[in-house]
Amino acid sequence: MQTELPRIEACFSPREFHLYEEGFELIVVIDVLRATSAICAAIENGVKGIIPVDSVEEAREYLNKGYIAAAEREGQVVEGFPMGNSPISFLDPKLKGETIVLTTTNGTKAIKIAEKKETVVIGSLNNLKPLTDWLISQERNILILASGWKEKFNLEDTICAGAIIDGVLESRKFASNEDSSVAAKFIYRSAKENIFSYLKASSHRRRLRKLNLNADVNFCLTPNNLSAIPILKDGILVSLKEVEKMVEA
Ligand code: 3SL
Repeated sequence: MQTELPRIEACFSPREFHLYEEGFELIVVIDVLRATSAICAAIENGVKGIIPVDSVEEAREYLNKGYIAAAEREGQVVEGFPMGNSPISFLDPKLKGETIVLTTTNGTKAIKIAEKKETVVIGSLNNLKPLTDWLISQERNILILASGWKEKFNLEDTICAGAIIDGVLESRKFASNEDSSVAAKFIYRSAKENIFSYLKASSHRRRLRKLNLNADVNFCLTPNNLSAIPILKDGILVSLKEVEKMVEA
């Protein structure tokens, strides 16, 4: 008798999450430009935790209570906040051991939507290989939730979703049924030799170029320059490695 393989699927927008979520308790949230790349950079840097919040108002309340709070809207640092969404700014050694509150246009919203699920991890091109390896070891249904841009499809998250799916399917321990997953895989395959130039015409890349954020874009589009896998625990994104160490102890 043939046993059914666990599935890995892609959902292109938080707006469509309700159409895909049934049967999936492991969610990978991605927002390549730039929220989830920034979160991976922060955790790699030794930031203790990131508290994702939906609104600027909520982030400001934390800021007023003395927390370090980061806020981005329309690609820019929100006035009154010490930082926004730049992954490079999250690599500052001064942030080691700190807990940071974060709100962004799309990425933190997607995380909050996924929050009700058993396991939520954060993906980016930066942690592609370690994340893919970890997902293969999980042997359960996986849904990749792309943050998109204001609920619309975007190319960079689709490429990243396709890269994860391609790697996980290679193990032959998973299957994909949805057309979204097949599309993501083929888009990734046509982009993978030069993701940077493939995305030249993408809307978000153009948006960030206008804001002079090319260094951030270079960072976000570099696969496998980080090894951290952030995981949501009691509403805070922390290092999966640290959580596993605590479980083992
Ligand atoms: O939407 C988000 O969460 C941000 O990553 C968008 S931006 O890259 O800061 O423009």
